[in-house]
Amino acid sequence: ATLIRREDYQAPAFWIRTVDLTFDLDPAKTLVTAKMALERNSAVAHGPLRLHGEALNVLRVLINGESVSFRQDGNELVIDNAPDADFALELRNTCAPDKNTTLNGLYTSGGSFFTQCEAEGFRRITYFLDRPDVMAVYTVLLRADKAKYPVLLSNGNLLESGELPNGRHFAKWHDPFPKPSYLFALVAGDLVAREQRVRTRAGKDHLLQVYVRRGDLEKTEHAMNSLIASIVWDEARFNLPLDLERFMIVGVSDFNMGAMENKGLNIFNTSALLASPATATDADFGRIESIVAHEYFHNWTGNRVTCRDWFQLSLKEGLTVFRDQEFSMDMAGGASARAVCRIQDVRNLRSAQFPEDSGAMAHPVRPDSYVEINNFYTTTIYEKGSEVVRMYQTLVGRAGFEAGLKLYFERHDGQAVTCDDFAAAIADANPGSALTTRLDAFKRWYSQAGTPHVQARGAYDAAAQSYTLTLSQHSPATPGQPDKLPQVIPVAMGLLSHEGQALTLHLQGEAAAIGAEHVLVLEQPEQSFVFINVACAPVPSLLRGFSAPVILDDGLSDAELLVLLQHDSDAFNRWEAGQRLSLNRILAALRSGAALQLDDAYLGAMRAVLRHPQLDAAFKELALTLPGEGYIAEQVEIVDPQAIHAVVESAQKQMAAALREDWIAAFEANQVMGGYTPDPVSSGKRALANLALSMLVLEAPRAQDSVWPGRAYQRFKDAGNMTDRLGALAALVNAHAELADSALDRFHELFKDDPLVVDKWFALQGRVPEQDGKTFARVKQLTKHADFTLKNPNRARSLLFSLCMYNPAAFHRADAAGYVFWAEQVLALDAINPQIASRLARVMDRWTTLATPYRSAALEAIRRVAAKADLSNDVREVISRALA
Ligand code: B3K
Ligand code: ZN
Repeated sequence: ATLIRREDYQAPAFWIRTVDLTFDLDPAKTLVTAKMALERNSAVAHGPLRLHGEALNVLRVLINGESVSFRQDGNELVIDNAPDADFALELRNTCAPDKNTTLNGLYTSGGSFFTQCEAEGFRRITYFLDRPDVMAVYTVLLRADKAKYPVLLSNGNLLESGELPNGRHFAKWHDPFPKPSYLFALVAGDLVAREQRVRTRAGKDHLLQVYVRRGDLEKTEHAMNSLIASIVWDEARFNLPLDLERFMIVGVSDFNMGAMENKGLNIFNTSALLASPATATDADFGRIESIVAHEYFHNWTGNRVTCRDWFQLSLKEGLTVFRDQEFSMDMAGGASARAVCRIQDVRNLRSAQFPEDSGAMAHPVRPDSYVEINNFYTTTIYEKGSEVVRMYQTLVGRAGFEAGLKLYFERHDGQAVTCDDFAAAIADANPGSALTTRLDAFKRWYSQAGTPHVQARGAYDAAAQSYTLTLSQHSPATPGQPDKLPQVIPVAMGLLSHEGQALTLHLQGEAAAIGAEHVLVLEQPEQSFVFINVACAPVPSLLRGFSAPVILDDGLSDAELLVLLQHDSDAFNRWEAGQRLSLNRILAALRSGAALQLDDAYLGAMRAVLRHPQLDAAFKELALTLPGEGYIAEQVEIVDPQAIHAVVESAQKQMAAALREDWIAAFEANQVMGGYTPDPVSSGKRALANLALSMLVLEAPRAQDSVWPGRAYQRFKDAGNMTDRLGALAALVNAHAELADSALDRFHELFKDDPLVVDKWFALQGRVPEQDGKTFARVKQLTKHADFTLKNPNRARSLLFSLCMYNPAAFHRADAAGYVFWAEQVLALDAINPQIASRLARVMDRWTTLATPYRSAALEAIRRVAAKADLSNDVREVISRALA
């Protein structure tokens, strides 16, 4: 395994301008013929032609029609005497789709053919310069048995199709846009499509298609609607039109991630595509909308302008996540629904990216090195990358950001570029802006790993009527980066009176007041900002809307947090104040070791939120949900997962007991009548009703109540949609109610033929709060269930990731059995699918923070995996970093 370094980047020695591919598709042995037009890159000295190839059998290599001698060098095919003039290269090889369990390259799933080429899967199809800066125009001829594979798809436009002898048929596709090999795709199978024609603003007609297996067609309506909404939004917000006559989406059940943005032929995990009210939850509907949008938006940010090398991955991923987050907010509607989106995104960032940024795999948004690029499709590249793009927008304003993006496309359409090119375009379009004047320092967001800590302290001078806010920052050391420079941190803020009134801001030295909200830019290790004409001691509301991905210590008292919770005009900070009130109590209990006793002030504040006549149900649900156990673990030096779990469970029980009447009222008040729609208002109500129900079932034993468990069971049976049904089932199962097992059996019986719902059934059981080791025992048992398999990533994730990633108290056991189980599953998965194995391996990223006895037991399990001789590069890299 070699370490690839960013600083070693070299332009390719050859360009490939056109590719003609012919596929004779056969599951056991597919024949691939590739005819390519090559030319030497005049900027690079003479040398051999080296093509990437993996798990291929080469049959023929011709240059300008003549056989040419070649050799194999590891995974490269080398032609030592390639011509200096432009030449035609013809290759023939075979590959074995049926045997390809990695789901990378060409593989079969459910009897159909699919491809996944990002990042380096194309080299498992044919020999190629499989790197994103080599962009070619593709023509693809597919030949296959017509009865088994009636649908033959590839990128671009269909040129012709027809019959062949022996029951075979063909289809020829042409994609006019030059593209890197990672955007190539083909699909062949027995599929059906939902179709819709649309006309874009330019007056062009386009055909939209969503292909799925027979029987799934009625579950594609939401995806199609999401696609149409995405097309409309990208034209309206960024002036970016659909550029192909045909845009296709295809669903597949065996897939390593959510979806893939292949040019004009997006391939989707069915879990990110199929939805019906009976089988998908509100969260599923939301996820599908955002993934359909994300892949569609890649057509400009990723495909039209792509990455020069994989170190620039966040150039397309961070930007495209930012775009899909903006889209989801715009789709949600009003200010409150937008804030709910933002809260969910931030909660996700903090629970997944913050731990990554302080663990063994911490890496900058633009990494400096990797062994296996597939290990770097991380939440840092995606979600932190998106926060970095958001900070550009915060610093130059919305219009300035749109102008910057316009310049980016004017300069770079059709090119493979770097994060520096993106930064330059946004800055150049906004001369004199808060970004442009400090661009070099801002770009440290790309080079420095780790989450910066910001401390804020305010001092009010009553005599001078001034308020001095002192902000300081420091970024912790991360692997390979002991010392950090200060970051450019936009701090959106406002000041409130203790009565909750927004105060007008007037910075010392400025001629006039600047309204009630302002973005301070922290760029020094420490800076003070003086506000004048401040009539009373203010409560600062800082980092509004989470204006930078940092950990903020604002030192606010409970009383001040309560003011923000009740009155802040920024809904994000209202939520944040509530979370801080909860976190402070949980952390105090953990530090003292004393039992948690929730006080009346806290419970009263939570009750007030729950009863609030104006607040949306969705917001209430978020505000009343306690911080997750993983997020809490990030706040303490030494992590005892059992202690954290005990405190959270106790807090939940106290909230369930103290607010029982309010939960009943909330449940009754948030019933959604009429047909199901996944809109923000109804889904917010369902979320709050489900939380209330779970609290009522949890409280039932203590209250000697049999009514609510019974009602939950009844609701589970009668539910008109999956959100209500799964919510009721979860309430019973998570509270260990007597009716839980019979409800679980019934659920399986009802949905045993729908794999995506069976995934939910496994996932729910993997996440049951641990009680006397029963959850762990159940998970082990479920690995032997007839429906369980490691071969399908969704199924493996549903059970194993639920336990190992999302159920710390069941996983981290004093007897180390959880770690032994983890090691076994990582090794078993690695033999089938290294990408999924490596993701599971990463649950040990933070093992060094664990308390005794977990720490030493975890180390032993990691060493057991490391001792395996033939680990994949994927798992080897993760494990080596954990041990470094
Ligand atoms: N670009 C793909 C992810 C590819 C992952 C390769 N291991 C999906 C996306 O981000 O849209
Ligand atoms: Zn993406």
